[in-house]
Amino acid sequence: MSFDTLTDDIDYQSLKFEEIQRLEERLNEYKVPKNVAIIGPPRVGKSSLMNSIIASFSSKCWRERTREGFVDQPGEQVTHHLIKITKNEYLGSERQKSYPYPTLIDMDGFDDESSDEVKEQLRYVLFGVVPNEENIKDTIRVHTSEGVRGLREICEQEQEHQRMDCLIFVASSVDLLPCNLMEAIKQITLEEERDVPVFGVLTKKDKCNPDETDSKKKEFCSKLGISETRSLLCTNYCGDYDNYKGQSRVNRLYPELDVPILTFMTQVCDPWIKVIRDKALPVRSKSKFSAKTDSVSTGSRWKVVGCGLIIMGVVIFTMYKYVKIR
Ligand SMILES: Nc1nc2c(ncn2[C@@H]2O[C@H](COP(=O)(O)OP(=O)(O)OP(=O)(O)O)[C@@H](O)[C@H]2O)c(=O)[nH]1
Ligand SMILES: [Mg+2]
Repeated sequence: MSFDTLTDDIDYQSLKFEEIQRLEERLNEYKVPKNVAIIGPPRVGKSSLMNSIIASFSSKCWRERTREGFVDQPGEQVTHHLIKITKNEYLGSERQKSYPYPTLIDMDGFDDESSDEVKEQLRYVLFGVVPNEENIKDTIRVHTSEGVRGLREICEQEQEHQRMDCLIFVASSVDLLPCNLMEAIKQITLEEERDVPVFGVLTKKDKCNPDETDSKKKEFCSKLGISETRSLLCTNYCGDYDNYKGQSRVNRLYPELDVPILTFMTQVCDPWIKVIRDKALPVRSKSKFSAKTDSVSTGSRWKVVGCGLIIMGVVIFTMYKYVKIR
């Protein structure tokens, strides 16, 4: 383990206080909280990052707001649903709640593919079509089989309020980079109608060889198509860090982990970094997504034509019978 960047001489508690002030100055520049999606492959530390971000905002203690953990079976994931947590749920103090702290959205991991299926799943997430506590693939299934109306039944909010304002892409600094998924992210966020800002986080810094951190970060940023100012290499609150400290993270904070996360979140919350073409509709000529929307409207059109023909048939039949009787 390498925790050599952390020294006891630095007063991280005061630094954390200054970083929170800087963050709140940024948040003061706008009113509506940003929707921040945390996206990445399975098991890289997405949920741990979300819990660490919330801990970094807190003056009390770390808490497990979204389930993180270890599953002993390959390919098995802990998070299976989209989990949306608003500032009113995770902030403790009324003073902090008066600022538009972001809404954080955790979800299941994406396969490392740049396939049409993965791109479709990303579109559903970014356009805010997946409702809170629903599974991405199940949402697509409902949309495919029951159309827009089926989706509305499981969506409790207007889609406009659920759209993602930015995306934090998470990968592990000790595993191979998920290059195919990163390519899909690049395509969906840059080449689609709605241009969503991307940030990148490499987790598990504690396990990464210190000689490789710079090159790893550079490679990560270039593959994701972002500048290094939009990236972070960090250690999350996790069991390994507890072991290093010889104590449990429950009921305490580690300001030395909070400070870099807060600096990064101040960048994420910059009002100048925003979606371009935000009003774009979730319609793509070649996607299944639009095909479903289209097929629903085409289906409705056929229903109207069918009803019209039946009514005409009934009228002609009645008139014919009436003429025959007379
Ligand atoms: N050493 C170390 N372990 C970490 C770090 N971040 C997460 N972990 C561990 O990695 C494992 C997976 O973390 P999760 O946060 O559940 O990962 P996830 O991406 O949400 O996983 P799924 O929801 O299953 O896709 C857990 O055992 C964490 O304790 C880190 O920065 N350092
Ligand atoms: Mg998870």
